[in-house]
Amino acid sequence: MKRIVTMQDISCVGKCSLTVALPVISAMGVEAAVIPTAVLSTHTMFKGFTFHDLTGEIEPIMAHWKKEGFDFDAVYTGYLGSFEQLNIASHLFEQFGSGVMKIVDPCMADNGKLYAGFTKEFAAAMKDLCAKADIICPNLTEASFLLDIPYRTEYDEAYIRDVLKQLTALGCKKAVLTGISFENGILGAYSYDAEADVFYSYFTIEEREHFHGTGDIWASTLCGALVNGKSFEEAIRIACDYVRECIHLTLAEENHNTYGVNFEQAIPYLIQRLNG
Ligand code: PXL
Repeated sequence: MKRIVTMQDISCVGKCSLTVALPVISAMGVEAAVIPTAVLSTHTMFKGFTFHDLTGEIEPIMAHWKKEGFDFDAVYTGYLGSFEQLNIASHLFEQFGSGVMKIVDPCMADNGKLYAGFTKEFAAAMKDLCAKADIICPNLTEASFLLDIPYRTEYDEAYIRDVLKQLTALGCKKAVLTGISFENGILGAYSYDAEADVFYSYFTIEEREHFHGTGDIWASTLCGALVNGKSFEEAIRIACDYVRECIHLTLAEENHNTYGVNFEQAIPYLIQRLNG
């Protein structure tokens, strides 16, 4: 059985980070090992969230795993909360990432703004982790902070290709930008494989609302699909389609959550796509 290790926080309510990575990766038939970086009562979009940092636990966890001889088929980092955690994520790559896929989702911003608690300096430090990854999957806001370029809501294909080239120039092999739209009502992802010098894009119908946590579901699905042996392009298609299906099911529910999507009831769709 394949095994992914993912390092991110656990937001007890909020359907993001580990509370989506674990079920999504498991549903895809892959063991999910976790490094929880912090425990929060909710994700940071709620007011008054509690926060308990677990940074001090991480190196001992890794040391124990080394002793036990564990290894992984992929190492995937999500939301990280401090410079120290960025350094520890690099250690995770050094200790468990050699010869296996390393995926960085540089969670820190959306809609032109950094999430609560993040700074431009953090974004600059995140670049170093991205340089060590095989694949990074920022949204356009995160890409703008990584590259220290203005965030744009109006852009064309040439601009996106240029951003992707700049992202892979940080040192990663592949970059995929999520939440890209050239046309009203059509949303998708645009990727660049720097080794092969190949661009790829995939678009679906844009659902009428955007939700929190969808980037984490997208990245978890990408990892799960890749570890299942899907090509980069197929993994992108599955991730886009699954997230769209999650939003679609959420919107169909009258009293739906406003903080996260109904990824749970879209799991049969995900499995069908994976086997299809
Ligand atoms: O979905 C990204 C994410 C993960 N974890 C926490 C967050 C967010 C986004 O705001 O607050 C704690």
